[in-house]
Amino acid sequence: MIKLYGFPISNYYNMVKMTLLEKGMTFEEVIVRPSQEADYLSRSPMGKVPCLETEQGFLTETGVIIDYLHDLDQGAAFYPDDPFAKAKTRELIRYLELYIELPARRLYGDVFFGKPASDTEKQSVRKELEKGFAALRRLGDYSPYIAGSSVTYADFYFLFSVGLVTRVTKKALDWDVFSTEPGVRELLALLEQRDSVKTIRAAQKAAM
Ligand SMILES: N[C@@H](CCC(=O)N[C@@H](CS)C(=O)NCC(=O)O)C(=O)O
Repeated sequence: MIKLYGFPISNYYNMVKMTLLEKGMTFEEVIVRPSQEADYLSRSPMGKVPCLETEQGFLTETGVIIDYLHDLDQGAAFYPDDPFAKAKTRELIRYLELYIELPARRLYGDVFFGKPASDTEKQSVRKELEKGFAALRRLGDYSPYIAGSSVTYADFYFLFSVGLVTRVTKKALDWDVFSTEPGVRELLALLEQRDSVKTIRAAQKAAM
């Protein structure tokens, strides 16, 4: 059986967990923290979570894991069949990761772990995020989902990246993304209604 390594507070872990739940696949959760211990590095070479154990070996990197689960062809599929539409969905995922989640991550220490960031660092992140959100405005569809009328893996990414980033911008940058980025609040609220997300939120609450 597939095993998912990670912990319920990790946003990347929850993107993969949502994929497994939405597909109705059977899996086991192995609760681990990121680690540089040799044993964990043999599974996840950067020591990060999530990590997926399959019958053939271990896989890391959220986007790679989601694509693998998609290719298994079990349960519902959350990429369009058309190659161009599929590539556009993956483009959105890449933008969410590179230009929104990763810059904001530089302030997670400040916001969540009491490690204050300098004003220079905050301004640098703000600049990158402004570009990232401007790009998302050009690329995102929001009708009602980020890539169009059907829910896709890009929405799973959106929920667990943008959802967290809105909290970071508010606290560290005094920037209310909901008031500057049309459609973000509505899409997050829509995704929160899914059973898979309710299950994930319950696990998060229990872990806190
Ligand atoms: N690029 C990785 C990022 C995963 C990631 O950054 N996970 C965090 C937890 S949310 C982690 O393991 N951090 C520990 C570290 O960076 O060493 C992916 O797509 O899976």
